[in-house]
Amino acid sequence: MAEAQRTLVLIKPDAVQRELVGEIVGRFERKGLKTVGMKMTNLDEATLTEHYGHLKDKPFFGDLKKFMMQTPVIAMVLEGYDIIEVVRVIVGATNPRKADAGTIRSDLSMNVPSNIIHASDSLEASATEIKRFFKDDELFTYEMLTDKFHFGEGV
Ligand code: IDP
Ligand code: MG
Repeated sequence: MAEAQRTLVLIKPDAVQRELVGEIVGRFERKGLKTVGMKMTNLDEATLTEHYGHLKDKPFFGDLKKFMMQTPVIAMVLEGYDIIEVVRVIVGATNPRKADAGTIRSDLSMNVPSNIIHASDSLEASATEIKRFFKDDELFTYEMLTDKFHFGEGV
């Protein structure tokens, strides 16, 4: 059986302001992804400078960090097979106006930086990002009755 993997999701301040947290969490739950960590947290500038380091030379870097500090965010760690790809497919392209219909960004947003959600783009990044936002004792390993559907060999 394949190994389940983990990814880091941030539900951004625009989604918190627009009361879309339940809608987004519900989409991941209905898909069959297991929530193994979840909390509300304020992001600070140092954390964001690190998290968005690949964008530090972009003209919008300062505004992006300000945007991400407007309200607390919801940080989640999700577990499942092919988790990076599965979550990025559900999230959709960075520009919500170009994202595929049915994705979170396409269905719920119109602009950057306010595109609702962050998701790790590789397993390497997810390992770093999970450590950035969660302590070991904030992550959980547990059985669910539905595991047989999502992880089993068939029922
Ligand atoms: P991703 O979130 O799809 O992985 P990245 O290129 O890593 O996309 O960019 C991180 C975040 O920076 C985006 O989700 C978006 O919020 C913001 N962003 C990206 N490009 C722009 C831009 O051209 N203007 C303003 N914000 C942007
Ligand atoms: Mg990215």
